[in-house]
Amino acid sequence: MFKKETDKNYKVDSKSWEEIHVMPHIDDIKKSGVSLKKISVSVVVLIIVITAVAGIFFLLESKKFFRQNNNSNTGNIGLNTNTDKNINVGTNVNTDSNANLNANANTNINTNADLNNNANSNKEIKPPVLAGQLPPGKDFDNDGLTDMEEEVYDTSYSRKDTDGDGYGDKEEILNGYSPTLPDGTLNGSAVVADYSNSEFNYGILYPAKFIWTETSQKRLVIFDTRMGSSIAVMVRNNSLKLGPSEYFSALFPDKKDKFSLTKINNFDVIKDEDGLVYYLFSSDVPDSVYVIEYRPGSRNSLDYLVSFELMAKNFVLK
Ligand SMILES: [Ca+2]
Ligand SMILES: [Ca+2]
Repeated sequence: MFKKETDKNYKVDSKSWEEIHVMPHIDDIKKSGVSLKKISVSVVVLIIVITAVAGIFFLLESKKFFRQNNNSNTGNIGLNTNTDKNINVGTNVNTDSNANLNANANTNINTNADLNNNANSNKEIKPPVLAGQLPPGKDFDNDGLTDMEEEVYDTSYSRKDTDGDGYGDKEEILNGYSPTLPDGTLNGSAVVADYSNSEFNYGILYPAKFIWTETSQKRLVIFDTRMGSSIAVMVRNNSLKLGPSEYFSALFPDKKDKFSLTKINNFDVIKDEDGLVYYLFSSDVPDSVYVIEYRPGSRNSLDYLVSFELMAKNFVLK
């Protein structure tokens, strides 16, 4: 019994002993190690989290810092923009230089205008050259026909007697003979033509190379040499039927002594001072005066005096 009890006790005791003196089992030890590991990992994780949070905080703070820096840089950029405005001010300075250039240009223009005025004033001071004071045109062979008139009559500019008949070119033309055909007449040649005025009943011989134009109801006819000069034929009224001298003096009171009286065919003729205008009077038509005028035009020389005389000598009433 006792043993049993002892056994019981023993058992009881052994249990108690086991409970009291129980030694940690290897699994428990392992379990304890795992717990330590868990704690260590937790601590590490915590540290990492804290570090991460601190890092994020630091980054956020840093961003704030950088943002603040950016803002301040933006402000600086704004200030740089103001610097650009200063550059614009520099542009205004360039505008000032342009204004100076314009001022110079205006000065040059004014200088040119002054030069023009001087040229004009010189022209005004210099007396105008009268048509009759112009020199005769160039006459290479010195036969009285200028080189330009030699072209009109198809004659030689280097031979006085183109057709070799013993008569000079000018002499033949003014006497009605052909200067290029020994036995020909001027009227029969192609170098002259007849103009007839049906309104005022006259006719005139003229160089065929001239071109005529009628104006003022045929009262004025211009024979253009096509070389800058012309010969005009006009009919003037003489309702008072004045004689040549009276008419001319009445028309030009300041020239009443500056003309010559001559005769061409059946006409009484007044030749004016410079010899470039003929006034033809006919007793058959006493109320009209026929005026033949040589106009040098743009030429600075008298190149068609023989043609002018030819036409005056071959003016006829019809
Ligand atoms: Ca000549
Ligand atoms: Ca001849």
